[in-house]
Amino acid sequence: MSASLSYLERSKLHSNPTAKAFLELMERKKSNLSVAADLNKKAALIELADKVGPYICLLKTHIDVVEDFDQDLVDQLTALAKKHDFMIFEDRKFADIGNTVKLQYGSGIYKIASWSDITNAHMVPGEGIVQGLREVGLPLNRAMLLLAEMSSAGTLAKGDYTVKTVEVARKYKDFVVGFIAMERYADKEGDDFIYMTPGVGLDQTSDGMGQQWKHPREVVFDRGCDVIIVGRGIYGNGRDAAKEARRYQEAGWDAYVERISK
Ligand code: 5BU
Repeated sequence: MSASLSYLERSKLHSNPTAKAFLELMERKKSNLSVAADLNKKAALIELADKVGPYICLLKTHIDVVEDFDQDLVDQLTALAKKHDFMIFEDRKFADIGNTVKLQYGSGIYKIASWSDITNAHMVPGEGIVQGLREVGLPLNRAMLLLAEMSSAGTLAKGDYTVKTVEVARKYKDFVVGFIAMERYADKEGDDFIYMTPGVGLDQTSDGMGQQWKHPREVVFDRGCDVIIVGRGIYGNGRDAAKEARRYQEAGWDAYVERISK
């Protein structure tokens, strides 16, 4: 079902404003590429975001690795998001009880809810985590992904855990708009989840620390996922980030076009 529809058609199926706008953006920009900007200096992160900006639909951050983090970094990233037409996803992987994640999401140094369009959470604590994040995020029109699976070798997020995660997502569809997942699950009547997949690389298959990289076509065409998340494949080993981003954008988009045309 959903896997054969265009991103634009699917945007109409969402009530969450961020999910709607994100799917429209992907279609408008012809990009299903998210860059994982895992850099620990503010200037380097801003430079990378500006370079890859034209090719991406989503900038994925780990804001807590930035040594010289300040509010100006957030201001600059949100300005770049406007300039290049992308959204921001703080890959925070919340994993605590509802009351604690509310504080972690809305306050502290990072105030993630104030600037990150999308964030994510583990289901380990049970559905209270979604209730807590939703209380903060929904009034700000934010959206969330649940970690249904992970890309790393030996992950415990599988089987029944994944099935239960999908059930919780269905219950809170106004806020949980998709998953971090390695494949698309069976769509039920009324489902339209956005599947985002890390562990994507064109040139290498492993980093020797558990990460497993798959080809964009395998992720988008064979496995039916929607967004490819690429980090070191784009900026690692002194690579020309803009050139690589364009290459991944093309590979991801071609696989999507092939999927919806079949
Ligand atoms: P890489 O350099 O392309 O391997 O970066 C992958 C990014 O995706 C990195 O920021 C991870 O924290 C993130 N990630 C992942 O690799 N695997 C997962 O299952 C999840 C996130 Br969830």
